[in-house]
Amino acid sequence: MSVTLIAATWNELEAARVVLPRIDRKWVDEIIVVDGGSTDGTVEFCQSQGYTVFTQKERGYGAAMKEAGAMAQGELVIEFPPDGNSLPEKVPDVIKKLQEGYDFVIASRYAPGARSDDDDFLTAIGNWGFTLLTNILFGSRYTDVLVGFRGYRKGAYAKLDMTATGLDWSIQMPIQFRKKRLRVADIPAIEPARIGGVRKMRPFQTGVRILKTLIKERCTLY
Ligand SMILES: Nc1nc2c(ncn2[C@@H]2O[C@H](COP(=O)(O)OP(=O)(O)OP(=O)(O)O)[C@@H](O)[C@H]2O)c(=O)[nH]1
Ligand SMILES: [Mg+2]
Repeated sequence: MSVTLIAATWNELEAARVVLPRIDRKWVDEIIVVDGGSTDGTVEFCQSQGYTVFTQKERGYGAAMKEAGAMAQGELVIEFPPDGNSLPEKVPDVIKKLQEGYDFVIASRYAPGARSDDDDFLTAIGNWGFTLLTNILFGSRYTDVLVGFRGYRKGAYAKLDMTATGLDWSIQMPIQFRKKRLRVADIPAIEPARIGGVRKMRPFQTGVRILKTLIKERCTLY
């Protein structure tokens, strides 16, 4: 099956230089970099590597993913944050799991055998709490609903109602896959510490936004 990898960047030069060249071009058919307005040379670097690079039209992480997803040619799409928090070497494992027949595969930081070297107290509690809340409210069995590294079948994705434009994209997707009763799985994937740059996620604002999306999803019918 053909594979598109989407990497969202916003001033991630230091990490992108280390991480993106480790994605073997034999694993994927297409690499799309969707940029949020970098001023540090990220775009120029990615262009020099031969990736398809474009600047998103609307603001926000979810908007970036939606715009890039619409361009993707692959039957399988991998969302891969190139900020150092995801191991490129795990990309083939996500692809393999999708090829087994799953519609949605999460590279989980909290599945048995994995861990996060990036979490602080607040993010650890937030990731755990939102995952638990999702499982209670939607009857799912996820181990990590917020990690950015995941993959899906494009045909299954077309059935979802994805409306989130910010980092709440991350939680809306597993909820939507569950609501549509599609086949989901996770694989363990260690999260290394971020490489350089600045974290875009702001725990309070992002947390409130995620909570609103969670409530909205619970209040709307299946
Ligand atoms: N194009 C684009 N990329 C974004 C946007 N917001 C974040 N990113 C990228 O998405 C990736 C993940 O962002 P982070 O700020 O590390 O957020 P996170 O990984 O959810 O948070 P941590 O768990 O703290 O690492 C990084 O590569 C960012 O550069 C955005 O609005 N547009
Ligand atoms: Mg990150």
